[in-house]
Amino acid sequence: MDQSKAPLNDAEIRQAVTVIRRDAGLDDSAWFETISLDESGRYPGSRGAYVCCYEPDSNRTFNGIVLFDDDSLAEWRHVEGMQARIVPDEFMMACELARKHEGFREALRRRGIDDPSRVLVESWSAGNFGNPEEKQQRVAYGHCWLMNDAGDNPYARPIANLHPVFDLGKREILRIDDFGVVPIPPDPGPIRRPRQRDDLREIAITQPDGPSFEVDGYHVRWHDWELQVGFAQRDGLVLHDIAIHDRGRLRPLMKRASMAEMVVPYGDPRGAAFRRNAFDTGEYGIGASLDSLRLGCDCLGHIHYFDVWTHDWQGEPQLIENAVCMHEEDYGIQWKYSVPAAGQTTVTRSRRLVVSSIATIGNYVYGFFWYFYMDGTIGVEVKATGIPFPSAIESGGVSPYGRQIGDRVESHVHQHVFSFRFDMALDGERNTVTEMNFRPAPTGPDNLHGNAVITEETRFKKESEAQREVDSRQSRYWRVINPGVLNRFGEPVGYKLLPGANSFPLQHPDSSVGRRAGFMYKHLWVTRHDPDELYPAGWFPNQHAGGDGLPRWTAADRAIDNEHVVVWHTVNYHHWPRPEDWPVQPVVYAGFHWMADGFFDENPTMDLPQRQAVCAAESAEE
Ligand SMILES: [Cu+2]
Repeated sequence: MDQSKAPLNDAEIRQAVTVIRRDAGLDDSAWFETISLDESGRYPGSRGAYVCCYEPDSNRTFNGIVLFDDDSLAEWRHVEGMQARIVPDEFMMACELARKHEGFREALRRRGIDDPSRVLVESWSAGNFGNPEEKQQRVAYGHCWLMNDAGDNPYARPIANLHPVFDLGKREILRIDDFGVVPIPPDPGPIRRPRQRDDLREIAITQPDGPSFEVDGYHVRWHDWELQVGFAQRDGLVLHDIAIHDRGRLRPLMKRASMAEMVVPYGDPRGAAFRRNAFDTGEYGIGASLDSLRLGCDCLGHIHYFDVWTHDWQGEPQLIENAVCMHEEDYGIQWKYSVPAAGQTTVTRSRRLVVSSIATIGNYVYGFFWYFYMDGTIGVEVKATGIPFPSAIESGGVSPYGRQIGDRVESHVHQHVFSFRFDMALDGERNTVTEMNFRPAPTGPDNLHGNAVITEETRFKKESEAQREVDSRQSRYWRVINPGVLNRFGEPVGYKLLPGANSFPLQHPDSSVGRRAGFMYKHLWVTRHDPDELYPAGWFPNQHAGGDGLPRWTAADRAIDNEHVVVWHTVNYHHWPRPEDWPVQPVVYAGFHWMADGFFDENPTMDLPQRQAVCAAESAEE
């Protein structure tokens, strides 16, 4: 089996570090933002690593590609004016810097906190608000909490209005922004409760004959599906070469699929809160934040786990065991039909293959779940849980921008905006994207009873035409078709992208976050494939002034009709926090589906075991 897209292993990460330290001409201060599989496509047949480094002494960011067989640096460049992501080691370094800083300790004492080790300081990206001095620095903006003694909720007691401002490159504190003392909220927000109910009886998932999937390295075969599980330091879970067997043919659907960016803009303009616009993927990275999943806790049933190797900022490999979970789930009925007069019932059972990973990023936890169904449907689902960003309530009560969720704690209105990227290959690389809209026809001689519906399919020819919003009033969805492959009715074969619940961004397009996250203003983008166009807010969103990524690339207005195309789907989960989200939020879901739409010649699950005999026998016994 082709394992060329398998995640890097520890030896490869070490080799990449050795080559960079030997050949890249960096000084000793340099550290590694990313060491991840090279997906540039520029070195066919050669496995390599994409590497990004930051050199603090010169405040410069570099990237390039190491090839393993040649043990060589194939590309290396200084990326002018760009800032690397903020890595977990920097988070910890900044927290320690603050705890030791006399001005910060003094600000804590003014709030009655004598022990700085009890304070969590997170160095969030400062964004870009046109401040000229911040342009010359690797600025991060601190947010602070008094951790609870139980250690189970570091975010329970927000320290309002206190923000150490860092230069992460120089490893120093530039200043302490203090907008005034607000009493620390009293509730330690315990998450682990001493008393738990005991009236839930065990649900056990048994698969006496084992699972129906086969795994070879990172290659998976299940039912009619084939795919490769992959990993990128930045995206986290990546799926490659998704294809489906159909009557003797292996039919490709997608070359690569991942959650390529996400941003969480908050709606509070006061103090320093306007800075809170976390690009969790592009500013921090999902890969290094993946949880090690545990059987019986995160996943039930017969599980296959995939481990992945990540690395710290010195390039030292770090193993995340059980980073990706794969299992099968019963999913109710696949289809059913009854003929009561004949006493006949025919039912088939649905099941799905679940490939998932979960990332803990500061206060929030995001699960990324990919579902493969037997009828060709692919479900994409984000499960969001964790702790909604809490802020202490200032005197005078709840602000207009937040809702009270805890004792003297509010959480501000915000949105979680995800961008999913699909490198399409529906029955081959030449694809076209269309939009379906349905609307009432005007009444008249052709529509005497006012019930006629107009169905309209619009074919996108250029990138500028394929920047679209959801519209449930027109039951809008999008289709990817292959004009060169026809189904039995002579139509181009197709798959539809069916949006789920979605929202619209509320930040002004010319705001800082609006410029930096231009992708979020459209729910659909289609681009001509370019392997360097992986991230919709660009490769370096940290402190970026904006305009990069999808808005910049699509300015070229490339032809996308019957071409190798990439489909980008934006999912906006609007969050007005609830008291029930405290102290930890029950999972909420956001997602969408890809469904076969003229791809197969009939229902592809007609060959499933039909349960009429079993059901009839069981009924007879009753
Ligand atoms: Cu939220």
